[in-house]
Order: sequence, then structure tokens, then C-alpha cells
Amino acid sequence: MTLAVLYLAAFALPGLTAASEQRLRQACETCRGISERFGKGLTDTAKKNFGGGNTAWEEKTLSKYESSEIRLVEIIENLCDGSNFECNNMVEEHEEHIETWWFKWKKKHPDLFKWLCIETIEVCCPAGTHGPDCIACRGGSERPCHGNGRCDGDGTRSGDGSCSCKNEYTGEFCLDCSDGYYNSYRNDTHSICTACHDSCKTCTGATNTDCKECKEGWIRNEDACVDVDECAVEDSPCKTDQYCLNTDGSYSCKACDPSCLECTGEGSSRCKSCTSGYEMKDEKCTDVDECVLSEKLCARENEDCINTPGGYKCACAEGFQDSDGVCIPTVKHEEETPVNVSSRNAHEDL
Ligand SMILES: [Ca+2]
Repeated sequence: MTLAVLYLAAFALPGLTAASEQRLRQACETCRGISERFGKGLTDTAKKNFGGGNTAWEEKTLSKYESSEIRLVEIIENLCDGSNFECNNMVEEHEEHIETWWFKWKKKHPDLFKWLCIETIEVCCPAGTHGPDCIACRGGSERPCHGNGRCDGDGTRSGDGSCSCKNEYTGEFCLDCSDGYYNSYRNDTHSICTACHDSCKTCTGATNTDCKECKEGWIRNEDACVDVDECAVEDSPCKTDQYCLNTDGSYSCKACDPSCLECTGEGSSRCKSCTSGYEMKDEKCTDVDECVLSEKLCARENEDCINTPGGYKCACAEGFQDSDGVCIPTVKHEEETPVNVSSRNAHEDL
């Protein structure tokens, strides 16, 4: 009585239910893995003990080995990776079943997965069925979810058989179309959903005149959904140092050329006004050459003015170097310190 109550209490808790569902799925997965490894073991041992000769003795030995306990043991030894606890546990627990199959049922039921995992230890279900009693998935076991989705618990003793539809499909049976798709084919058991035109949120056909509802960024114009030109309005939706670029269904804001303070498009020829250091010349924002202005900007002695894009800089002239803010003649290295032979050689190598 107490046990029964505990059992019920445990399964009433959703977290525990999810964990037990997970265990059921895992058990089937493990059994499937064992069956596959068994198949591989059969292949790997098929040519064993076969010398390549063809004597009667060899053939007799081979046929004996084929269904021998020795071969079975060899295969069983390799069914699980050493670290796979679940697998080793399952093999240990059901070794007798595997032996029974090997000696008794292999000929009649060659599919070990079906015999062991589905019918004997009952941890899996046939494809298209689910749950403790292997009942059909939504839409039937032949084409679960009508081929447009995945059935919960498919092939395992878990799950509720409900459908998770592919993107294009929706509804309990994955026969209806999601927003943005329309039925290009439909009968009781088959449904093909095809993408609407970019401009439609929902539609009945492939073009922009088949929209039931326009997508955001598109607007109804007579029969069709057409792009909204977000950039055509007086107040640009972009920042002052950006220009607006209209796109189908949307728009984007792009940075103006560095020479522009404000602009209407890409490049220095689309400036509305120029940033400092640039001036409008031939309908373009052009760099100002500060170094040719009448006012001398680099005033130190032996100093050059160097024009840069949008500015200028002052630097000591060639043959001079900065020393505490004064341009002094560059002292040649060799004159200052004696140079040893090895470093001179290194220089010559260069
Ligand atoms: Ca647009």
C-alpha cells in the first residue's frame, strides 16, 4: 500500500516523469547499439578461423565455428565499450536472452534488434509506434505525422505520440501550413506547404498578389503587397552621420563617408555638408591642404608641415630629430660611438 502510494506520488511529479521518460528512451538506444554491435561482430568474425583453403576439414571446422559458443562469446565481449555502464549492464542482465537467440532463434528471427529489443526485453517499439504498448503515432505508423514531423517517442517505449512538425507545417497532424507557407498540395493524408512570397505574412499562393496579410515592411497597394520605402520620408529614420538605404521589406542605415557631416548616400560626392578639414569642391568634400595656407601652421625651426586626410601634422625635417620640443640635427651613429667589427659586418650583410 505504502509502496503504491509512493510510486504514484513519484510519477505525479513532472520532473521525475521526464527523467523516467528519458530512461526509457535511453534503454531503447542502448539496446539498439547492442544489436548494431552484434551485427558488426558477426561480420568481423565471419572470416575468422578460415585459412583461405578449401579442405573438407576446414569447411567442417568453419561451419562448426559459425554457430559456436566460442564465436558468440567473442561477439558478446565486444558489444560495449568498457566505460559504457548502461550497455554493460544491459548485456549482463540479458546475456541469457542473447544466448537463447543465438542457439534457438537466430535462423527463424535473424533480426536481433526486433527479437531482443522490441519483442523480448521490450525496451523499443517498431518504427512509427510509441509508448508502453507500442501504439501508432499521430497520423499512423506508416507515415507518422504524415511525413511532415517527428512523433514523440517514435520507436521507443516512451512518449505520447504527438507530432513536432517541421517549420513549414503545423497542427496536431502536421497537415496545416505555418504562417508564411501555403498548401500547394493537400488531401486527407498528404500535405505540401510551400513558402509564400517574401511580402506575405500569410497567403494562398506563390506571388505577392496572393497575400492574405502583408508582412511587416510591406504595404497593400491595390492587389499586391509592395515594399515600404522607409527612406522616402522627410525625417530620415537614421542618425545624422548616416544615410538611409531602402531594401525589400526593410531598410538599413549606413555610415556616411568620413568627409561628410551629413550625406544622402555612399562616398564623398554624396555629402550634404563636410566635416572639418574638408571643403566642398566640385560637389565633393575634398581634403583641405593646410600646409599651403598662407598662415604657417608648423612654426618651429627646421620643421615640415605634412598634409593628412582631414588634417595635417608637424614633424622635424629630414636630417633633424625632435629633442625636448626642438628639432636638432640628427647625429650619425658611427660618428658618435666607435663601431666594432662584428656589427659593421652585420651591416654589410644587410
Ligand atoms: Ca523597404
